[in-house]
Amino acid sequence: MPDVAAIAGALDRAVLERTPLPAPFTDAEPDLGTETAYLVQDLLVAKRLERGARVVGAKLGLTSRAKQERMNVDQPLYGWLTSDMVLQANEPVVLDRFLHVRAEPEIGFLIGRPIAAPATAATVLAATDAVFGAIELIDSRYDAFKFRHPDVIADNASSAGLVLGGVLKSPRDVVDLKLMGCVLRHDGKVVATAAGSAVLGHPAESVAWLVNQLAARGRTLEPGAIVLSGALTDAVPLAAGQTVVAEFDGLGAVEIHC
Ligand code: OOG
Ligand code: MG
Repeated sequence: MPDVAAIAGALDRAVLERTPLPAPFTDAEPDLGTETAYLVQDLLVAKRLERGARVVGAKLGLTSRAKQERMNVDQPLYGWLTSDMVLQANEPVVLDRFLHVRAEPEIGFLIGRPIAAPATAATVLAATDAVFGAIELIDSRYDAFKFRHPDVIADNASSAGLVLGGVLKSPRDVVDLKLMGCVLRHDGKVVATAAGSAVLGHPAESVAWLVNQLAARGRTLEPGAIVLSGALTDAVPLAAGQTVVAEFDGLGAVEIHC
């Protein structure tokens, strides 16, 4: 039987000491399953809350084929975003606060009203006050980002940071999100392009999946929550002096500097 508290403690220490764990837990604990992993995640997030952070929303992960293929995991997952992860626009990404941080472009949702389960893309859009472009910073607590699905759930879906774009628009005032274009530049060079449909066919579908997963565990999204719907492209590893810009159709550009 996996020791939920011990796993959460080891993941939290990896964050605080900026030292990756040498191996994923499933190497030694092949019976670490999805439900147990979400229990670990809850304990891990609770440690951030004990240190004064608050939950600002949730994120989806591994919702695009680009990400699933890269990470060798074939199912989505979710995690929680906390206030201590939010970077202000223009705030530099201080690399030694992280282990081996990567940046990825995402379409964000500002949830305005409760969403009942079973949710659909349509009910998500009806409850959404605004959408925005974002860059998520992911930082696996496992060496070389090597994990299986339960390990990365336990690690709060590699959550580490987020930069929110400054243009918020009602979903009615932007192009259909499945067609929303995104261009990712790394030091000025285009490294990936994608449309919103890269994320489970439609980014709102991804948020609906989250709502339904949460409902199965007796949880909900609070009005005011932000949701990152999952990376549209593969993530970019960051090094000192580098810049990443994610540009979205109608939602402007989000930029980070290291
Ligand atoms: C897991 C987190 C994936 C996304 O948007 O797909 C994620 C990882 O790649 O380490 O945040
Ligand atoms: Mg992500």
